[in-house]
Amino acid sequence: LAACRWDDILHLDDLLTTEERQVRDSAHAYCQDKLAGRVRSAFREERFDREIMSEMGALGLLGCTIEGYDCAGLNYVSYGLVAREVERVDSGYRSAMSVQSSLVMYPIHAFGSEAQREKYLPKLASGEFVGCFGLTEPDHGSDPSGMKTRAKKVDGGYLLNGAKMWITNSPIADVFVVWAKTDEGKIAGFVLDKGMPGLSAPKIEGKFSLRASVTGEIVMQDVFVPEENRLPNATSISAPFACLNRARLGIAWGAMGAAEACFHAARQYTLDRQQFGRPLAANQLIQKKLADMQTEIALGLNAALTITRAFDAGNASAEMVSLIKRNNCGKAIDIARVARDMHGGNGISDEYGVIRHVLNLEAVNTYEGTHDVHALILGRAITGIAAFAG
Ligand code: TGC
Ligand code: FAD
Repeated sequence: LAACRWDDILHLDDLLTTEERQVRDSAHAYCQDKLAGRVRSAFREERFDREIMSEMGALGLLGCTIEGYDCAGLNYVSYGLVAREVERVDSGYRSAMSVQSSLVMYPIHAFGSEAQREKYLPKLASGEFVGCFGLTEPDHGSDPSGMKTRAKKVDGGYLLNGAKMWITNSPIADVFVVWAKTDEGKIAGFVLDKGMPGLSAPKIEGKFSLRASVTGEIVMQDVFVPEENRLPNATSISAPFACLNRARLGIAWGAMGAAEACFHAARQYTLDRQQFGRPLAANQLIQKKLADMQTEIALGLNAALTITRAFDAGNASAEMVSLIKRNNCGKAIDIARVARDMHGGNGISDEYGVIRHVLNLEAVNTYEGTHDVHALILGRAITGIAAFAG
């Protein structure tokens, strides 16, 4: 029999290729050397350090699944492994990476013209440009199909009017991928550039989650967008949903990274801390909690790998992605809360990081489709009945 690896009990490592392990290891080294030391003050001060995008760009972490245009051309398993390493440090940093890669670069690559690809992708890949993705509106979150933002056809382009809410990176964005309804009532995608008259992106203050990530609105008042900035191949709501599938996969891996950080912290803390004359880890209740964490993380990561391998092979359904996004976010927040409790009073101090993961995972469990919306997507597949609306 093989020896037990407590931190990789199902030997996920053995299921990865040499290249995937190298990507994982270089992302791990960057995240631990360059991100881990910054996150406490960034979270306290509600600050996103802009240079992180350039650092990630230099390492090839942005848009890493795209072939060409100065991108790394990796598979989605590698993308997931990177997300796991980044989110092991902080979900906010993974958000910045996910949005740039899956929600800005992917749609420009998949639905854009050759000229749009050449104009935007290399600068987004290097981190010279920061991008954001505007789908959610103040009155339309889980039901983006009801969006109010309009793109009215005018001579040479479109006039965009509307507001987007809860948009990661918008206050610092150079490039805005925005979804709007055309005169025909179809959903279309547009690439807006910072500085276009009528476009603004005010910051949302006072978040208690993802404080190391900047979030804002996108306000559009008669913004003229030339025809060449419309994504020519995005012709319905399925285009933004295709972006979400990719981001959701990354989140499923990333949430497990945050869960692993909490599990490892709880293990070390309970080994080190003595109460009643022995380590906390010597108690059966503590060991059961650690065993539950280990089990859910191992199952979550292995299922993420199975689904992402199917995705890379072109065999994954959107429901598979919903299942793993929902499961891994829900399990990660449960693990983070238990790990917080196991740290006792110290668990609420940012010195230990666990409370920061708890707070972050509240948003991660909500964005990209809430836990319950993904249950309804699965429920529709199981029963054939869509329960979203009456
Ligand atoms: P529905 O009738 O289900 O479908 C309409 C059309 O879209 C197609 N479709 C998909 N295509 C690809 N992938 C998917 N996952 C798809 N889901 C649906 C579908 O086949 C159909 O195509 P066609 O050709 O037949 O017309 O659409 P619906 O409007 O009833 O949608 C229902 C629901 C709940 C599934 C959907 O609206 C939904 O997923 N809601 C959740 C919204 C959401 O996830 N928003 C995310 C915003 S971005 C974000 O949160 C970024 S956070 C990033 C970070 O910081 O990390
Ligand atoms: P609502 O849709 O109002 O949902 C509220 C509650 O009702 C939830 O519990 C939900 O599960 C439940 N609910 C909704 N419909 C049903 C139903 N039919 N049946 C039963 N229960 C239901 N969006 C972007 O476009 N781009 C971004 O970059 C982005 N970044 C984000 C960053 C952060 C920090 C946050 C918090 C959000 C971000 N979002 C972004 C928005 C995110 O996708 C939405 O918040 C999410 O989709 C939920 O929408 P909502 O907030 O409007 O909640």
